[in-house]
Amino acid sequence: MSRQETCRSCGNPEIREFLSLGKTPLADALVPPGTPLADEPTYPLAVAFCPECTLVQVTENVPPKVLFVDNYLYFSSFSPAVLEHAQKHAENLTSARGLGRDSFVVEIASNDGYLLKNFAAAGIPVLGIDPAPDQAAAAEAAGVPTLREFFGLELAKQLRAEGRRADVIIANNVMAHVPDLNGFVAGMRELIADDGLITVENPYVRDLIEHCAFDTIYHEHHCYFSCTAVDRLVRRHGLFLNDVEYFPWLHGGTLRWHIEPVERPSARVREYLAAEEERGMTRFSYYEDFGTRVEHLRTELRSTIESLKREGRRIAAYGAAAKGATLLNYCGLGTESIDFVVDRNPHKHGLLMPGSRIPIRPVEALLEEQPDVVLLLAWNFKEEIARQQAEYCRRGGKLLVPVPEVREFTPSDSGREAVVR
Ligand code: DWN
Repeated sequence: MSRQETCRSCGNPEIREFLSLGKTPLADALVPPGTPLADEPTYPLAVAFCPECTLVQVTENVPPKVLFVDNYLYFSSFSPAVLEHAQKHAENLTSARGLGRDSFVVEIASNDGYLLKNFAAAGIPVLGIDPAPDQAAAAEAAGVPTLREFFGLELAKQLRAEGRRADVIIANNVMAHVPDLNGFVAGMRELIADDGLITVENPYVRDLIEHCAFDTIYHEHHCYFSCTAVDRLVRRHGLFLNDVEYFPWLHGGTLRWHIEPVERPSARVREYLAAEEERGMTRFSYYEDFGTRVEHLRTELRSTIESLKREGRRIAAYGAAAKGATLLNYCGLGTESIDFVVDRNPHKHGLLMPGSRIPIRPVEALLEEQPDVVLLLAWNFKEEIARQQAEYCRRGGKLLVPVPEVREFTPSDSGREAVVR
């Protein structure tokens, strides 16, 4: 573990911290029962802004092997919404770029094959790259050949030496996760064909700040991107940000950046870059009051939970999510208030949430126990979860979302279409 003193993108030695969440355990490191507290390491969790290239980033480095090999239980396929999103992207890329048997599609952080399986099913050659052993095994079982390695410039050079240049590289929820950001981007430049396309998806830092989604800050998320930060990062490596799509419903607000070895920016990406300048996202002042707003949200959530407990209410939570670990630990919520957390991922059942030590159970526990209130730790999937838990709600159960404000959530049918603007 080491402190990050300089900007991960441009090397500026004067990055400015604007929020500290204290020392916290690793958000995805779920805990076997009986593990002594002393065996659960904690690390400082804080974020800083770089005035030079505008990148928002955490100020500590935890070894990737610790984050993504020893402790990693996240499987993308447990979210129907993510599966649908991936399938649409694969279909759109296949038709837009005329992909076929002579093409080559690479996904970095391919997880359990949730996305590449769509290309493989169409007979398009694919390669997954993911160091997490269980996820890679699941991908191969789904017909997706997978390299169990971390991606970087060295691996890209090795693949290129083997004559393997990618027509498409997909990197969803990974560019924010790598400690060597420049090596990662240089690797994508090395591997992509000269007429190829790279699509990178990550949550949008604008929504993190403006929706107070502080819980999406954890050690595996090294960076929090704006279009401006991505544009300045990729240019350094002979790549260009040429387009952007926005998915407000995905992970609290996700952007998909279209990056190519040739410069041809769309009107849309130029609009995003201009809007970020206008909103002040390129200046420290945009971020400096975030800490105060986060403290207010913590106070609001704690008082809501405390008053429910005073009324004798039983409270459970939904989603053994990494963001849930940050939320529970920063807000000081544990087994004194929350009886259990439910999750659809069986790999998480029987384990405890990091730090708070709240037990994780199958989703069926909600109907078995019928708690009065369920706190949606995976609030980013609130519509999907509400549809699933219609019976729990019909029986009088209440859903509580904590972000962007603490409020009861009633099911709606708000769409999930990509809002392109
Ligand atoms: O970057 C990352 C984001 C994209 O996903 C990863 N580093 C880790 C992960 O973060 P997270 O754990 O906060 O993500 P989720 O996808 O919000 O976690 C949702 C949790 O809820 C998962 O454990 C799966 C579970 N779930 C469920 O039980 N029922 C999810 C859905 C949609 C459901 O219907």
